[in-house]
Amino acid sequence: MQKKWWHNAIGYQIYPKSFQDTNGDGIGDIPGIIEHLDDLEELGINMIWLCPVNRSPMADHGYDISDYDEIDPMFGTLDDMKRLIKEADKRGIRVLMDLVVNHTSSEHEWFQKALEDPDGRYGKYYIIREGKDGKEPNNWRSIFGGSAWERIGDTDKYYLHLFTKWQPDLNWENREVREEIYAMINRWLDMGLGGFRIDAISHLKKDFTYENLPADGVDGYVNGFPYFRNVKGIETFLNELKKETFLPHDAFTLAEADDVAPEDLEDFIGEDGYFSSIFDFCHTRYHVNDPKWKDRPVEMINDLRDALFQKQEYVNGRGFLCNFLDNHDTSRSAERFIPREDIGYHSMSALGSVNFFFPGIVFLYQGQAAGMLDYRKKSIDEFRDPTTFNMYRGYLQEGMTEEQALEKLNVESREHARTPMQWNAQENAGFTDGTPWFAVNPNYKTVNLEAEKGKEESLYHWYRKMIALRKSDEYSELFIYGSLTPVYEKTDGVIAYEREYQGRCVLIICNLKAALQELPFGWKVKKILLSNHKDVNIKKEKIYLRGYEVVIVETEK
Ligand code: TEU
Ligand code: CA
Repeated sequence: MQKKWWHNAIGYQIYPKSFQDTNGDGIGDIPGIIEHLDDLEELGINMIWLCPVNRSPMADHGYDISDYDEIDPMFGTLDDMKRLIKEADKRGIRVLMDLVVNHTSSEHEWFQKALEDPDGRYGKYYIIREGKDGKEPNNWRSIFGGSAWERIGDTDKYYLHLFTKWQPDLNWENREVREEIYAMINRWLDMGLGGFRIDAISHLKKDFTYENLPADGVDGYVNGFPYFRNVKGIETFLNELKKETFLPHDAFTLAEADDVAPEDLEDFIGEDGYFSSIFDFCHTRYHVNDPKWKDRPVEMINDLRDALFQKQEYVNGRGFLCNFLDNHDTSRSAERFIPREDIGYHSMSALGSVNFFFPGIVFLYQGQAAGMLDYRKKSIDEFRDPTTFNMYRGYLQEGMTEEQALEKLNVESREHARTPMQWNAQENAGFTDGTPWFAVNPNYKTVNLEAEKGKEESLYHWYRKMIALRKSDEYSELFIYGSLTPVYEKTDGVIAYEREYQGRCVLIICNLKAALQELPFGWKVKKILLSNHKDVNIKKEKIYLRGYEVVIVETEK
């Protein structure tokens, strides 16, 4: 495999709105990110991805861009962005922006012109169709709930929006649209950006057989994924996109591309793939508080293990998946995988290790290494995201009471990850001097980065040590290019694997069970690399793993 500059990427995702406010308006900003570059360097990361900072009316917190070439004043200026790239570079950190090109904001100039003249040049930039019998062109449900179509004024025309109605989908079939997008991407890459995380890219291609399908919900709509996710023909767009932009810049690209078929993975992330890496979500669908898993947390871990290993087997060394647990669209991973009563340093460090040493690259999310958790809301009014409100309406429509609907959101809302970053125990967790746009989790007095740094044994230090090990001269090639072999696959609650490269072998064992486990141990330990306890218990061909213990050792080959 040809070596690339980004193969050792240890990434960190920033949700700019909630990272660090510097001017007291209660909203995080780019100068706030610059302020914390030293912290990020200290943690050991070498890549940051910023959720969208372009000009936006913020209907979807920036995933609705109204001007691709500008920075939203809420976040700062173009000069701030340039300064961030420069300052990050000095610390060996590459900056990725979020590339949102499946749709624009409804306030984008192109869409405004399309509304004025749906049959004109800009009408063809979007997906506009005639209604059918006074209704939408078909009954696709938007990914965020409700119809995927919105009527244009009092005409009989509708535009497609796979996400909110403030995010009209671009018409990628139109060459002019593609060229505008490529030129814009190249302008950013010319500025020295490391690359992009690419939003909702699997939805670019739509299957235009707009048949009504049998409804699958009380709302009368249908989940249309087969018609607008990874649809055949998308490869033409993705290849062209790469050739016109990323390839000539040697840019790093991390695509949000869920559920790519095993046989297509090589086309996506192989040596000549469309992208450098992808986010796959096979492991984010678990939640220990779902009725399905509530009384079976260990079986959930077994299931998770199988899903993770199966995905790796599909890739089988032919490309680089992105290994992550948290992002801005999920509740915090500790809440999803660890029963409440067990959440703490040991369980969180064990969870953080399950895929950290997998082949591929690694991405952490802000607050993950500080042990941040979900902040349960007492009322629907405390949420801030249109998707949450759509879900709430949907649950009520399905017959849930308001309490039940709220409880469900408290389990699954993606907004949990978006509470302000907890830096320290000062007011508003050190996030802002003003009023935060979204309430800080009151647990900040004890759960915050400063406190984590101050403890000898802490999640922060665990992540720092894991990163240092992954990056070390001695082991980095093994973790990047080594083979992966699952071990203890039939042991309840254990996720364990070997990595092997050029005659060296590292074994990672994570016990995700609260109870002690006694397991046969046939290896000869050469060196203990990391453990989340003070000692490791290996005696007479047996290993004794305490609840939520992690052991990382080099073994004799
Ligand atoms: O999320 C995209 C998204 O929700 C879908 O791609 C979905 O995950 C997928 O189809 C399931 O297979 C991204 C952003 O991360 C999110 O914050 C935005 O709201 C959304 O795009 C719209 O831009
Ligand atoms: Ca601010």
